[in-house]
Amino acid sequence: MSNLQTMGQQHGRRSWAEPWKIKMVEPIKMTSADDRKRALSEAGYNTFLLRSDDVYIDLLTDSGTSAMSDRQWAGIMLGDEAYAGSRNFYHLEAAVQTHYGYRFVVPTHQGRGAENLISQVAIKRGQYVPGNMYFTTTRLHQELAGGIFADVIIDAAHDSQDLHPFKGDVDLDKLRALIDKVGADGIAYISLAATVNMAGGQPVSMANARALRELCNRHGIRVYLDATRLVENAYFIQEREPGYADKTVSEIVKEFCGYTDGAWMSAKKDNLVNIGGWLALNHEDVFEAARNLVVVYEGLHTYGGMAGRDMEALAIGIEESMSDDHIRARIGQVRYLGELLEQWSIPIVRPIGGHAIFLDARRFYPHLTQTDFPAQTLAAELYLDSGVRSMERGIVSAGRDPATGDHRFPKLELTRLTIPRRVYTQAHMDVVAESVKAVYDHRDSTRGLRMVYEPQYLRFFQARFEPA
Ligand code: PM9
Repeated sequence: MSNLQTMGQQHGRRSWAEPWKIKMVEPIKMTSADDRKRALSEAGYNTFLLRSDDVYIDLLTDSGTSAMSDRQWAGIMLGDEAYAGSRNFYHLEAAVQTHYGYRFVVPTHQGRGAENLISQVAIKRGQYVPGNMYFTTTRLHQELAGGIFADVIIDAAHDSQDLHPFKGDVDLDKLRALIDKVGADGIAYISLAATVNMAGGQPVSMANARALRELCNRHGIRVYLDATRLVENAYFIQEREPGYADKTVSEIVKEFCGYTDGAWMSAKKDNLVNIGGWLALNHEDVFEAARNLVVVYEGLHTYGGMAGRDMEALAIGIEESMSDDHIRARIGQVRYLGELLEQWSIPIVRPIGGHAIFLDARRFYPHLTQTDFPAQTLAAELYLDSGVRSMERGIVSAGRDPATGDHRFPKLELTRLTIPRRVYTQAHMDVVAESVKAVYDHRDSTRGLRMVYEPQYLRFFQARFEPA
């Protein structure tokens, strides 16, 4: 239950608070409207191109931006920087095995390093990779390895207002239809993400993961999991799915992974570190292939691009991330912000997801077409108003179809307010909400953007825009 709901109860106010206190602070800079106008223009109206010194509250991403604990910082001092066989690797390996349940672990510098390995090892050119909605880097690595991504998420996920409790679920009928069409051999593996970032941080139910496993077993198809925000997913299962209220988040994570053959991880999210990733596998042959390839792209198989100290902080972060109190407060803070916006009827993706509030830019700016880049525009307007940095998750992020070269036109045109873990306070959330409200209040006079520079890969990172 969120603080706002708690406050609304008749029998008195009983708020929750974060299960930590602040030991060290990092000053942030306040900027003037003129400063922001200049900075945004220099950044080509792309929030990725702003200097962080020009940002007041940074909700660009929850990736690598979380605050580490005193225990993690103490772990940094225990770094064993041996090139080979660092003891910190064995701590990391044990933490992944204990909490996620997989047999083999390959460390990587971050999530996309692991995505590259699994894509190269498990995809044959021309094979399909069905998944529950695309993610930018995931799909790109699948395509670079010769795969063809096929969206098999339930339709509700593409509707910002559908209140389905598990909008991340795989539509098994869509998947069966694809298997019938291309055969099991035509499918590399299922790319299952939990939660689903581009749908608004929406969870996958345990029932769906179990049913997916059964279907894939019948056809001999493997299931690989994007575990980047699985702990958040587990919290939603505990809260919403019958039979899970009395299980811990850690138990739920382990059961969920048990329905999959392996997972890749951007440890910069759930796992509470500023850098790091891993690939975990159950099949020895796949593991051996990935362990061999990691030395080509990342580093030796006992560091994979991370320093020993980073692996120690990660091993501790994995353990901390599984705490029920931690994850309840983390998702509670996201909800606090979302409920403030809902009170003012500001259009957001519902239900509120795990890591971010996603503003529905189509409904925010109904007078703009998708090629006016409404979500990019909204991110720019928010920055101009208050120095709050957000991220486009719409047509720019979707990129171009590699076969036709045309824009992809996703149904969801969203601006993401992403909350780093253990970083900002409730007062920061109030400031953010009030800024969104101010931008909403002058929405009718807002004009769109046009793209003036477009890089080949993952254009949202580096594209430049000008006011239309
Ligand atoms: N996600 C995010 O802000 C980082 C920048 S945008 C590409 O949401 C999932 C579900 C992610 C993710 C990164 C990655 C890649 C994989 N899966 O950024 O390479 O959300 O560690 O992970 C970002 P890395």
